[in-house]
Order: sequence, then structure tokens, then C-alpha cells
Amino acid sequence: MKKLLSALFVLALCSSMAAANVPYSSNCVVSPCDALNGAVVCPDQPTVLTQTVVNMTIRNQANNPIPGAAVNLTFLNSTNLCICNTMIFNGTTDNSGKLTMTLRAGGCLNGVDQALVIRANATLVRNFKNVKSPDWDGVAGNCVVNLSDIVRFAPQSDLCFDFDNSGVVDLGDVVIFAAGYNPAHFCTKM
Ligand SMILES: [Ca+2]
Ligand SMILES: [Ca+2]
Repeated sequence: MKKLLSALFVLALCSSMAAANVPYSSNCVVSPCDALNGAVVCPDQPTVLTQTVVNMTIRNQANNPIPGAAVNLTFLNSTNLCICNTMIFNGTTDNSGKLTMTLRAGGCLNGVDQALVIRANATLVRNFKNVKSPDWDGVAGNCVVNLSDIVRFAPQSDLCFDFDNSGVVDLGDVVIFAAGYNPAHFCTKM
């Protein structure tokens, strides 16, 4: 009986340890993507665009941070995107369960399931349906923000430039586009 109890105790301990390392999506924070209802991506030269810097906090069901969680980002395999060769898809949370990753890419996915998926310890944390960039040439991004992108942006009617997914291209979006256009952002395609 004693043996059985101790075996059960070990089992319970193991399962609670496992749960401690399993992310609970609604307790996790992904900023600024959560507020934007999607991700802003941009070629990373000569500077990293502020909105492409993603700060994550990975927490479990008990709302405790998960240190050392293996985080993975997956963009939908789409010709609409232009991924920079500097893009890093994997990271590990620090002792506070925090991790910062930068989204180095161009192109657009507007309302597409699994446009950007974030997993931690192989558990789904986020499924963003919007990935948008100042680099958008109409069919794809080409990893350069230049005249062809601003020509497309100017009418403010293409929702690929609706970076906060508010339904309209307005002032907040102009500010983000302008930051990507001047200085002109670029990178080498992966
Ligand atoms: Ca472009
Ligand atoms: Ca908007």
C-alpha cells in the first residue's frame, strides 16, 4: 500500500510538473500583436521597425511564467511573404518566462488562418490571421520598401496596409508605413 501511494505521489508530481511547463494561451502575452490582432513584419535594415519587435510572456494555467520554454514561430508557407535571411524562428524564454523576437519579413496575409502561429513547448499560444508589412507590392513583398510600395499605399484602400486591423487604413497605419519607408527598409530574402 505504501508503495502504491508513493507511486501515485510520484505520478501526481510528474503530471503537475508537466502542467507547469504547458503554456495556457489566455495567460500568455504577445505584444504588440495582441492589440493589433495580427503581426507587423518589416525588412530589418537599416533599423528594426518598432512594431516588429514582439515581446512575449509565456505562462501556464496557474498563471506562473514558464522559464526555458521553447518558442517557435511559423509563418504560413505562402508566396505572398518575403522572409528575410536574418529571420530567427526559435527562441527560449528567460527566467521570467519572457522572450523578445523580431519579425523580419515583408508581404501580406490578410485574414488567412495560421498566417503566423506561435507555439511554446509545442503547445499553441497564438494563431494570428494577419501578417502585414510596409513592404507590399500587390502580389507579394520583395523585401524592399520603395516607390512601388508607396504607390500602392497612397490611395489608403488596400487593407494589407491596415496594420492594426481596424478595417480602415488611417493615421495609425500611415505612421507605421512612414517608419518603414523612411528610411527605406530592406533585407536579403531567405
Ligand atoms: Ca516592396
Ligand atoms: Ca487601421
